[in-house]
Amino acid sequence: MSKMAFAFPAALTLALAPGCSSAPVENDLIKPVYSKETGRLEQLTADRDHDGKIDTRAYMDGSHLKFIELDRNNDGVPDRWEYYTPGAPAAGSQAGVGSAFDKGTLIERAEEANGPDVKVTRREYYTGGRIVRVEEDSDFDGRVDKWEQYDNGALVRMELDLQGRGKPDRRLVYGADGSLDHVEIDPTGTGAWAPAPVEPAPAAVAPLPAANKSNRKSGGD
Ligand SMILES: [Ca+2]
Ligand SMILES: [Ca+2]
Ligand SMILES: [Ca+2]
Repeated sequence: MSKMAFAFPAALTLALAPGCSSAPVENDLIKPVYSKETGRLEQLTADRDHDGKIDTRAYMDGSHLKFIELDRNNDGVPDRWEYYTPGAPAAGSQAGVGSAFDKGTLIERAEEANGPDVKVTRREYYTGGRIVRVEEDSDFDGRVDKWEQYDNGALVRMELDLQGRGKPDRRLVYGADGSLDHVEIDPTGTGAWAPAPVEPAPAAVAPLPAANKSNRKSGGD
């Protein structure tokens, strides 16, 4: 899978463990933010691409991670949020900033805003830290039009709503090696999925007459 959950907790554990001098790079990157009133750790911030702007914020309740907010395209606006299961304090750690940072915490949900604004357009669901399901509004009209299912972290099925009915009409089924195995269609939306007609290979399509070029529409903008 190309989209991996960002492994912030482990990095933070290294960075903030008291007396840990083996992670100087992480210490340069990650800055804690404390509550002025209570002194509790509220955020850990990072500039992961070294452009001088914070792009990653882990929201903390003391030593416990609540969620991580990311700005993947560096425009200053958050566009991905990762939510984690409650973790247990690291074995043998002392209570305190970072030292009891959630050990074994796992991502359980993520949201992305991939459209023109901060509206969430993609939702990822995880079990045991592995992605199992995704819902996405790929054309940003506010309605989900793409559903993905994963098995052992690998995409096994993708369903698409190409007709805008709010339910899928095309299903792509993937093999164990990740390649597309076959396509099914449900053109009437009744749930009666059938194999998609095999499209002719390009070589089998008769070439269009050259005169058709003049029929090309000039619109589009
Ligand atoms: Ca940055
Ligand atoms: Ca952004
Ligand atoms: Ca949509």
